[in-house]
Amino acid sequence: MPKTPKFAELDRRRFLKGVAIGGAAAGLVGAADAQTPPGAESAGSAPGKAPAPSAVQMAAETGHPKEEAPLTTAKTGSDFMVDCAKALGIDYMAAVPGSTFRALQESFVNYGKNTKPEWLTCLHEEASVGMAHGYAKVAGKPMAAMVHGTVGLQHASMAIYNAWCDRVPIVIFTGNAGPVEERRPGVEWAHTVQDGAALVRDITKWDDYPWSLQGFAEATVRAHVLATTAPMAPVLIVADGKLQEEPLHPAEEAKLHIPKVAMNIHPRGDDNAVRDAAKLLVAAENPVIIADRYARTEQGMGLLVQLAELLQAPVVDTNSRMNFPNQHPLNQSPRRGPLVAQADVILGLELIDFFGMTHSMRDQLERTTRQTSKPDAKLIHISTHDFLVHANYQDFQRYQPVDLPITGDAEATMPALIEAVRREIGDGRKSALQARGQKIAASSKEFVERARGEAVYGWDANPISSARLYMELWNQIKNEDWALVSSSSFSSNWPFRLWNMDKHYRHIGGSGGAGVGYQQVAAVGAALAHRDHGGRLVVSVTGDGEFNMSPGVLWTAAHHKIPLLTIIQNNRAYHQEWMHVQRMANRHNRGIDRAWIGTTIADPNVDYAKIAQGYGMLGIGPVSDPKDLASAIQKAIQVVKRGEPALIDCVMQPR
Ligand SMILES: Cc1ncc(C[n+]2csc(CCOP(=O)(O)OP(=O)(O)O)c2C)c(N)n1
Ligand SMILES: [Mg+2]
Repeated sequence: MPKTPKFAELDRRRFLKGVAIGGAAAGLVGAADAQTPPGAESAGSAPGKAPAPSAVQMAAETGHPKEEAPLTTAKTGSDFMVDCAKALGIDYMAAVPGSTFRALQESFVNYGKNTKPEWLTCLHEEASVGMAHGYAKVAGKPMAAMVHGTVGLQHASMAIYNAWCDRVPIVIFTGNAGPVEERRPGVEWAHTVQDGAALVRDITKWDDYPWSLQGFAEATVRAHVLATTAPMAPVLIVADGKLQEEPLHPAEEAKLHIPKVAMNIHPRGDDNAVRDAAKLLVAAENPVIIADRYARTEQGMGLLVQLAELLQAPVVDTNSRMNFPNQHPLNQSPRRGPLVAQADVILGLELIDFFGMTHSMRDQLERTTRQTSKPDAKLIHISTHDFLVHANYQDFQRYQPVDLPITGDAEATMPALIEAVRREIGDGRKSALQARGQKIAASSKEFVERARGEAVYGWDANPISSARLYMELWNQIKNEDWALVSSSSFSSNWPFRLWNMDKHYRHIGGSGGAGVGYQQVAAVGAALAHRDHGGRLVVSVTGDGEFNMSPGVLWTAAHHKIPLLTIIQNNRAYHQEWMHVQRMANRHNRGIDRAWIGTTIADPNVDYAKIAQGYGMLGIGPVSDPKDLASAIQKAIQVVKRGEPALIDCVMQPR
């Protein structure tokens, strides 16, 4: 490629030298779509009124950067890369800036006009990727994250692991410096790698380091298609620094083309196997359906309702996704144990851990495993699980032989299974199925009653019980179009027991990899998708330990006006781990009174309301008297309805 710029017709990259800051500096951006940086408003809007800059300021403002052999061509490699990203139809790019992609960032905001994708400023790469994780589960399509070479990717890696385990698509870009003789001495070397993706290769579906712009175009489209084909997962593209920064000669550009994004149809289970499954299910006396990472869409949820109603079979929802309405009479999730124990046929839908569903383990000194299902129960599994098993990380769980393994996406296979079941059910079987359904429905009535009864315990306790929090919250959101985007109470499961979870978007499931630092960042990403889907009232209940991993995401929510009510479930502890240490102390017969050491987050207590205020949003609390909760929630909701985030620090009992 030509080194000397021959095509210097556009000077949008030229830095004016020697001009004063203030009004003139505000004009530096030059392009028609320029946005004034928020912090620079006063200088820009009131030229002449700003105090005169010091000599040091002048040097910093006018002497930097020192170069530059001005301009290149009308277009650069990074501009073409932006064209490639735009072809994916992605709405957002979340990033912490980093020089390994400095040209790309400049191209996105200037050449790409900061739309589709729009740049989201993040304060940690774990937040960039975690936001993309939560976003994809609501939007039903990926967003992109751009992470700095080496160190940014290291920061992002846990969030990538969560998304990998959760089978959620994210298109991740990272940068890398070019050949040795062109690397800037020092940091650029420290942030350069031979194989940029090696760090996360085991936890991404695909990666590429294209050597040409044509290669970049094809890699980007392929990455997007692979990421969004079930089983979905994150993908990574390394954007070479030299490719980004070099000029793109029009004659060379004419040879490039961006392939059409041809989306795959999700793999479906084999028809014969589906017919066999239908026979087993219709003939079964005590079938049970277990839905895990099953429903990708509202339609998926509706299809499962159809299947369950046809079979009049109980459904157990693990809540990894919103799979089945929680108050549907056939939702028997609280009875998972007895249902599995008596089942003659178990249909698993995208089970992460079939072995764990049919066995239990005692966490004692000697760990023992016991089969909880009948030895002759027939197991059917519709899943893409085996399409995506890598070697190192053990998230694939223990091997479970299955009688009828149907390899295919469960949601995509569901219409065929419904049809096959419909054909299989003769008139004679219908009444037996109806009778079974009535018995199941009768037992489901108890669930809500029992949950309400249990929620009353500790109702007036100070600090607040989790049941009280969830009931107070429910009272104020139940008449809205609401969504719960994270819930730290998975173990007590209150929202699924007390609320009416009737739509797919009501809940987004968990992190996948149980990497702490997911809840709040995924919540902000999910809230962004909800904002774009017509402004639902979005709520996140986040553990204090979870929150502290990435509190800066609050600033991103405030800056980008992402409405979200965050409630910190502040038990002033890594409580789950506290219980682990207690368990060990008991086992070692030493008493549990010192188990708080290293597991509590107190002395000093963290002031989460102040943190929220510091990040530029409403922060309320600490609230520890349950009588104060309703008014706090009401006040926060008013702010959220205005389109802003708000936070309540809710001091809670251990869950
Ligand atoms: C990155 C990471 N570090 C540590 C852990 C271990 N861990 C599991 S749960 C947990 C506590 C989380 O605290 P919090 O969000 O306050 O929830 P609580 O247990 O108090 O309800 C920790 C530290 C983890 N899963 N991931
Ligand atoms: Mg906690």
